[in-house]
Amino acid sequence: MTAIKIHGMQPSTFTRTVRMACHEKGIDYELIQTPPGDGVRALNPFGKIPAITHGDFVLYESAAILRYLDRSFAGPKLWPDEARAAALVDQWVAAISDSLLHSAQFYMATRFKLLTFPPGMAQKFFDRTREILPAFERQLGATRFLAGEGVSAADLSFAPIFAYFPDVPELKALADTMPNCQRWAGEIAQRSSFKMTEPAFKPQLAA
Ligand SMILES: N[C@@H](CCC(=O)N[C@@H](CS)C(=O)NCC(=O)O)C(=O)O
Repeated sequence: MTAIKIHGMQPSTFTRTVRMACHEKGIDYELIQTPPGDGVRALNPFGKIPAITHGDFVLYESAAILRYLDRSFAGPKLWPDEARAAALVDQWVAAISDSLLHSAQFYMATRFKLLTFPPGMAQKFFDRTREILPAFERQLGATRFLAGEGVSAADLSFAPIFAYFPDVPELKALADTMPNCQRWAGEIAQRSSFKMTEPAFKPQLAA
């Protein structure tokens, strides 16, 4: 019997993060194709994907889901036990869902016409991406993975977002100036969790 049901969409970065976590930990799951909005609101009052069900337990917010999976299932740890090492994973997960969301992800969303913002905001999101990406580049110059020498929830949060950079020419040009991010992305791309969750369909650039 499938242990976990993930309600989300293949192209959704947050959905992919949760799917990657299941693959990394060897957790059997079923992806129930569910778009954001009213169709998921019974599971997540905020109407966002992903949400998971595990028996009668319902959970949303990707970081909370990863924590739950890590505590509930055997397999490689997505958070180390040691307090400071675990805190660094939390720090990067939070930075991704705050700083990267409010820059690169919103920029992509405007380029893919998934979200609309007031005029001028797209440029602000791009400028902000240019400001914050060097922090990722510096970190990945210092450590093999984002929060240390082992793959963690931080990498699983960043990878699906960075994977869209090549699809947007100006983000690709920016990413191409970041050799440490490229080295890391190349390494993540070899993992079966990444290969097995490659979206079968993706949003297309707006004309
Ligand atoms: N903080 C949430 C973010 C989830 C999220 O924003 N998902 C997107 C799809 S990738 C979504 O549902 N967007 C619809 C909306 O913002 O209303 C998480 O980490 O799960």
